[in-house]
Amino acid sequence: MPDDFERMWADLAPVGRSSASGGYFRQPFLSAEVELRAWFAEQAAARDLTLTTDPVGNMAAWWRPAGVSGPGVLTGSHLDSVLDGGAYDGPLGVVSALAAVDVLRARGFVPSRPLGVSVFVEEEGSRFGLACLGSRLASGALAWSDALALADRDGVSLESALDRSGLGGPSYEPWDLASTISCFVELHVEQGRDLVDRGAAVGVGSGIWPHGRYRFDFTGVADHAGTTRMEDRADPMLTYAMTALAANKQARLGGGRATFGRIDVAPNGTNAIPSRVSAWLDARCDSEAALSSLVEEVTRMATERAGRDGTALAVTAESVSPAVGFDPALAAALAADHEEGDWPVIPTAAGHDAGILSVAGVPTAMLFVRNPTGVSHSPDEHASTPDCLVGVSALADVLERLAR
Ligand code: HGY
Ligand code: MN
Ligand code: MN
Ligand code: MN
Repeated sequence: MPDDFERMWADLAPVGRSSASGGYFRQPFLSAEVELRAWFAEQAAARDLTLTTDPVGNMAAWWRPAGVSGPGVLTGSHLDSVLDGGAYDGPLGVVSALAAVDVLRARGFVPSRPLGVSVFVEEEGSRFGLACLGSRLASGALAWSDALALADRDGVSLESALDRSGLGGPSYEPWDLASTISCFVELHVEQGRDLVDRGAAVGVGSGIWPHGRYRFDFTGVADHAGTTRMEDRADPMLTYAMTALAANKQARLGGGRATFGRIDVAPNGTNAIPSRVSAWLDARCDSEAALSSLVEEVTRMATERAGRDGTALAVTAESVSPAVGFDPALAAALAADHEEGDWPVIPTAAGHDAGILSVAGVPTAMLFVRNPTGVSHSPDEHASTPDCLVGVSALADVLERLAR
């Protein structure tokens, strides 16, 4: 199996390129990610898994032995990436799920309920701005018309991007979760250092921190960068900069996490005071109360600063995800599932499709594989092959129990 996993990892060529070259290679959804989707379809066919693809491109490859039907055990992750992201966030969960099917078959295991491998699309929201777009649609949390209206930074709508990829359609039926999925398990590279600090190759997810994406629009007065006296300016870049400092300080004070990961400046010229600065805040806290008070405090400070700068501020909560607690029985079963004592049970502040399915009522669990540096959303993201193989074996064990 090790060579299977390593061969598959190498086969996922674009992914391998990123971990070797350290450069950006994986595009967001419906662009170069398309080659990874073709790879997944080949892997499913090579295992006689029945592949289904829904109108937005979510895929599920099912192992249904003769006479086996009804809701099944689904495991998988995503193949899209953040811009200049790493090789493991997403693909590790998909490759490990395929490898776990291989392990179960090598053991002579035959599931008595269907066993599926899934790929949900646009999990990072890197192209159309909404994280977990695919699983939100599949779970019915997002209306098709709202999704189709989303557009990327070039103004290309999801509707036309899907059309160009031979996907899409006039309507979208959410998955019938109750009759399709009995439970969902997502294996994921850890995005942090808990497992390194605890000396464990694998950990079990307890839940996902509440988190959100908030658009801050700072409006000022466009003017000449050189001729306008400092006291005569209404510079939105200044209000934005002070707000970024405030977000960092408030997050540190409250034990939360916050950054402005994206900024658009108009007109974006060196010698002009911008008329507008749009910036997107990513904020995450270990409780919903802490998250709302962090965002409220940053908004209050930004509004006060705008008053001093003569600029205006508008804040829009673009997407807010509630706290997610994974299925405790499933987590306990996962944690206790090996000889060297229990796997650590750890929270994550990263959003996942598992969180969306959990909110939709699907019993859900997550397995994390140690990441030596904890770095993620960067080409430096990494997991060692021995740790990945421990992850595959842990995943195979729990799938065997759940699909028995
Ligand atoms: O951004 C996140 O929380 C996750 O990595 N998609
Ligand atoms: Mn990610
Ligand atoms: Mn991910
Ligand atoms: Mn995910």
